[in-house]
Amino acid sequence: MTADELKIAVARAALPHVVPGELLGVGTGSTANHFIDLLAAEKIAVAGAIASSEASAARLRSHGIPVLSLDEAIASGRRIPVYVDGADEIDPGLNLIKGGGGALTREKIVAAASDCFVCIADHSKCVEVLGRFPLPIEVIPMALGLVSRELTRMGGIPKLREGFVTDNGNLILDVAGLKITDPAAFETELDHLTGTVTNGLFARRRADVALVSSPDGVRTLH
Ligand code: ABF
Repeated sequence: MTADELKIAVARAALPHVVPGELLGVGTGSTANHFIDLLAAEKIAVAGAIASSEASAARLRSHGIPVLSLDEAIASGRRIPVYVDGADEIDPGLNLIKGGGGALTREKIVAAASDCFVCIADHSKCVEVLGRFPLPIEVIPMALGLVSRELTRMGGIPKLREGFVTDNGNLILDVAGLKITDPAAFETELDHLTGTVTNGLFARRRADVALVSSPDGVRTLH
């Protein structure tokens, strides 16, 4: 199977998790894009989608799927029962590194607002210990030097993602050299770095379910 076929297989496996007639959180990235396309192709009618990026919102709208802002969703009083999104790394405890696509802040917000986070990925994303994939951190532009210095002191090797500005108007540092043995504690430590908006560790709000595709099929991890 090609990498793309593995992504399509896992995106398809997420469809039964969608609750028809309810709101749906929708993530970002190539796997999430396949999920959006399949959602439309299978004509699964949701009350509306809350997207984690402008790109996903545009893709949803192009299929005629209504997109709401998170504020509109919350004002409506409706729950968001499920959020479907990809990841860059998944550990056995379903802690994640996300943000390779640069949408980590909105992804973390939509995940926090949703009852169940269904993570979809192919088996190449599974690791024993997070940190092989450089950890993305969204930074306020003015604080770039300060945050880079602090991350270096913490043992990381931060690199500015050249030519990239987030949907929120900020910058991304991709931090290599980290071996993240206690993801929740490290997420909290990074949250305390002044000048950061969000780090790409999803541990305090990790995935509830991970669907992982391989040539042998799709496994469900809890
Ligand atoms: C989003 O898309 C991200 O958090 C993650 O960075 C990325 C995964 O992309 P892909 O599905 O293209 O591998 O979910």
